[in-house]
Amino acid sequence: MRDENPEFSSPEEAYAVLIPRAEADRHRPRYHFLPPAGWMNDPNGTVFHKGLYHLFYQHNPYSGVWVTAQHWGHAVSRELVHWEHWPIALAPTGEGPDHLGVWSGSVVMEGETAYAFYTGVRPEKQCLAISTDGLRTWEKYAGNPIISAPPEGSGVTEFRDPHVWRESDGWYMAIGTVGDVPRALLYRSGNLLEWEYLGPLLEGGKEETGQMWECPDFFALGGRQVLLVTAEVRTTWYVVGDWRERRFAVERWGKMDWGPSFVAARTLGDDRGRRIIFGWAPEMRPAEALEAAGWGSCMSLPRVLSLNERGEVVAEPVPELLALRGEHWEGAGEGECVEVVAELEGAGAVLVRRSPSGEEETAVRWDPAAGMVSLDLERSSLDPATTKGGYAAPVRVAPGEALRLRAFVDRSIIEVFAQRQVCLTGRMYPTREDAVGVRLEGEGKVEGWEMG
Ligand code: DQQ
Repeated sequence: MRDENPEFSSPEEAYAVLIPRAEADRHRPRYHFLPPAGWMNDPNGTVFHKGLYHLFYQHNPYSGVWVTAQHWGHAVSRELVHWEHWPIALAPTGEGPDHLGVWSGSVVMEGETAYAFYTGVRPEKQCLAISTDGLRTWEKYAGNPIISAPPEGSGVTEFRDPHVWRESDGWYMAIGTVGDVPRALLYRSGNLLEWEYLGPLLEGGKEETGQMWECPDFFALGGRQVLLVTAEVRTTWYVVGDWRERRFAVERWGKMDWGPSFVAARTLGDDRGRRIIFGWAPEMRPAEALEAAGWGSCMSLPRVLSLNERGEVVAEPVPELLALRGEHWEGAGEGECVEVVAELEGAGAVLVRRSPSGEEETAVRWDPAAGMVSLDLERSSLDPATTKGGYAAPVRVAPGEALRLRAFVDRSIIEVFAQRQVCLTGRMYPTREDAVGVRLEGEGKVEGWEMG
């Protein structure tokens, strides 16, 4: 039985009412991934299999807000740009360990069989579902939960979001926790069913990141190993290190994104050897607005990860997105769904979603003296109910060199990529129909494309 469920008896019934409402909402992005309607949050179970990118995600099909009773929505793509919705993969059911909610997790393939690991709530326990028909339909494992409680005496009070990967000597699982200090726990299995606790994969300090790490992901990149965790307040951190003999020796920490809207990120490895990351882009408008709109949140654009010469993790939009470029302009342009490329030769800004007299505008600013790029949402909307603020990231630019920016604007979301060093993702909700201008402030050049 679902614990919070308004007037609909099935997702189909809910979609029939919510889809027209969602599609009529002027803030709904057009080229970012979204469920048909309803709420979404974390990407789950991202996996590439037989030419298809699979994206599962936390989903409430019954309204535009988060509820405990999360489902796993599911979509597939051949090229990371156009997505096809598949049936909801997992829903809270019966009296089982996940009857109050199917929370975040991951998918691995063992031959043609897919294993989805997720957290059943509440209390939290780790569960498994299996698909033998190409990830289409899922059966929950009769032996659930596969891990029923956090290790005794470990200082952990909550544990969730299992991430599973394969190594030469078996399967490993990392689980996020809340406790006296934040941790990712490490488990091992020979058969994907029975799991042995090995100890913490990594422990943090509560002064640095708070007491909670959610949504771990763990993968090899450029000869190093990377751990991702999402900590308070809504920050996805990367940790680069050396992974040997079940020990993770940390070399460097950094932020995957410096804006307020790139959370619970999860990756996949594809057939071209790329490591691709997706993040949840939370909303910055109140629950009532989401209920009325019939949808809430979207996914970031897929980004390719690499390590730069300093050992930092760098994310860039996947090149497949170039296929969305339509009409091109230079100098100044307009549109609510645009890609903008700019070079700033000194202090200045790229202004987007700007009304002709600047009553509303979203600014990407460059302050060379401080060496900071910032996403300024303070004037992004005249609606006092939306959350705004400014978010800054450090960027290195050699003396005399211009700052290079690339920004993707899609109605209420902006994703900024600066100097192939940092990303800033945010949300904005201009109220004025004419808040569509794009222009440069200061010295430099700007061009853009309407996005199809
Ligand atoms: N969201 C999920 C949890 C996860 C959190 C629930 C992170 O599994 O820890 O919707 O955004």
